[in-house]
Order: sequence, then structure tokens, then C-alpha cells
Amino acid sequence: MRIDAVELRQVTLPLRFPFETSFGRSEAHACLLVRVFAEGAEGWGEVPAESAPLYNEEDVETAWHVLERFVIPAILGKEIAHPRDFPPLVARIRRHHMAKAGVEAALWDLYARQQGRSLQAALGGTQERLPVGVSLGIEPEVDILLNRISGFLAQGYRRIKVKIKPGWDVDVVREIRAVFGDIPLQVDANSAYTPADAAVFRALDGYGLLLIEQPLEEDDLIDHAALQAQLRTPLCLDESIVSPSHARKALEIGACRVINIKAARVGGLSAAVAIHDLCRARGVPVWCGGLLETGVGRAANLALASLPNFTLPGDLSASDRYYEEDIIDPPVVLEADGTIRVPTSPGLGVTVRLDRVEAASTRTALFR
Ligand code: OSB
Ligand code: MG
Repeated sequence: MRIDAVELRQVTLPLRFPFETSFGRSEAHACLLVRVFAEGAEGWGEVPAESAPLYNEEDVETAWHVLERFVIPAILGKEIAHPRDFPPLVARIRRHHMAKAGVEAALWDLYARQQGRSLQAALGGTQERLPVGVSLGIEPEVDILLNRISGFLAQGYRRIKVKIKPGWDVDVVREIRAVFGDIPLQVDANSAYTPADAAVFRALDGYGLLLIEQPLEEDDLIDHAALQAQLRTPLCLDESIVSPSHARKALEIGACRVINIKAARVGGLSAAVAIHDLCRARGVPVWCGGLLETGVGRAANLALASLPNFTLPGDLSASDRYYEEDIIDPPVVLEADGTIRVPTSPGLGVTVRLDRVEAASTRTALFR
């Protein structure tokens, strides 16, 4: 595929409900949409970087800058036979994983469409329907959270994840267990704790959680290993795993027993598949995380999560969990049995609604 042009858009979509994590509260999802044109075809990808560098070091403006100055020039006019040929073209640009991952996703969509295959098939995915979970933010009061959990369970979601932070942890989990019993439940701290908080995790260890996600700092693999050794509950790393090599090292030292895979965090779908394969070879389960993606990123996440070692329910909720109106047709929907069907049409398998993208765009540029 000869890359003729790349369109970049900054898009903001209001969230139906504010989403609060230990690092902040969000009322809208800010992202970049990447549209790659080659030989009369096009492909779409999302950079779910948000408006401030709180989850990781990127935001939509740093991503725009790096894409415009470095990543897009590295592919314009080039002949790229396969999406896996893209990472080497941008390997000398350090980090900026979300920015790179958005372009790689667009190349995968384009490549799969040109082949008349689904992205799922191109990536090697096998599962047709995925049992999915929902991630719930911190609320002003526990009763509000309990109400929201009951609503999502009624819709059929197969597991609940709740965000925790100091002061919103053990008591909240105790109340959830008291009201909902033995539901599949996990927690995510987004690095809000330090090794001095080990007692909080020993207390959480008594509640039969599926896993505890990213309790400590991103660069604290050693401390995660020390904490894991004190717990029966598997630790799961999110922010800490930024590459296949981080995944290998984390597993080698026992820093976690489960990995949350997000293509955006690890630099693209190829790296995400490599982490999946490495975990599969070691018998370590993985699941697909999310970053509040619009339908463009959500459809790619579904294709990725259909690989065989994605054995735990992902943060792959339906479009209506976050958005009144998604920018794809059809939107992602939850089946009554708590699963989501992986799209099977060529590429992402969905149609991008240009009218809605246009309405949500705050900045647009075409590079050729
Ligand atoms: O840590 O998994 C996370 C959302 C934004 C940033 C980080 C995280 C999350 C979520 C929501 O937990 C996942 C989703 O439903 O997209
Ligand atoms: Mg997380």
C-alpha cells in the first residue's frame, strides 16, 4: 500500500456520565482520529490520549505534535506492504505509544479492508462473541455506585470493575460483596498507592477479587513483585506494561499474574499481539483494557480481544455505556447474555459516521 495522505482530527465526545479515577474526573473523551489513504482505500485508527497527561505521559496535543512532525512524515509516500512493517519505521521515535498506535490501527484497518478480511481475521482472532465487563468510576457516595452496579448487572455485564483510591477501597468492596454476593469483581487503583499501603491490599485479599489492577507506580515492578508475594489475589498490571519486554520482565520477577493489554499503551496492535503470545506461552491470562474509546478504537479492541488467550472479560462495554451517540454504525451493543459480537465485515467491520465525526471535530488537518 502506497500511503498517499493522512488526515488527523481532534475530536471531543461528551460522556453520558462523568468518569472518575484516582487520577481525575472526566466529563468528555478527547482523542485524535487518524485516517490513512492509500490507493483509493482508507483506514481509521484512534489515539485515546485525552486532554491531559494523567493516565500516561501523552495528551492529544503531544500526540498531534509527534504525529505531524515525526510519525506521519515517516510513512507519507512510502510503500508499506503490511502493518507490521510500520513499527520499524517509527522505532527511533521514543515512546509516544498512543500516537504511534493510532496510525498502526489505521494501517491494519486499511490492510484488512484491501484484503476483504475482518481485522479480527487479520490479527488471528478466533472468538466470535466476547463475555465483557464494565469499569465503574469513583462516585460521591457508595449508594450511587451500588445503584450503577445493579443497573449494569441487569443489562447482563459479566463482571464489574471498580476504581479505588485511598479512602475509597476496602469499605466499598465490603459493601459491594454485602449487596451483590459473589459476582465477578475486580478493582483498579491506577497507581494510587505506595508499598506502605500493603495492609489495604491484604484486607482486599479476603474478598475473592478476580484481580487487583495497578496498585503501585508505573515504574515499580520490584515493589509490585514484593506485594504480589503477600497476596493470593492476582495482581494485574496496566500502566507498568508498555512493551512486550516489560511484560516479559514483569512475569519473570513475579510482579503480576495477569496482564491488561491496551494496544494504545504498548505502541500498537502488533506489540499487543506479541504480549498476548508471550503470555499465552507462559500460561498467563490476559484481558483487553479500554481508554473510553469511541467506536473506532472500540471496534479495534474487540478484534484484538478475540485472540485466544483473552480469557478474562475485557473493559469492552457497549457504545451506550459512555456515549449517547457513537461515531460508528452500527454502534457496539451488548447481547442479552452479556457478550459482544466481534465485527466480521472487512477491516474494523463498522462504518465511520463522517457527519458525526465532523460535528465532534475541533481541529482537522490533511497531510500529503
Ligand atoms: O486504567 O483501565 C484504566 C479509563 C481511562 C483511563 C484508564 C483506565 C480506564 C478504565 C475504563 O478503566 C476502561 C473503559 O471502559 O474504556
Ligand atoms: Mg487500569
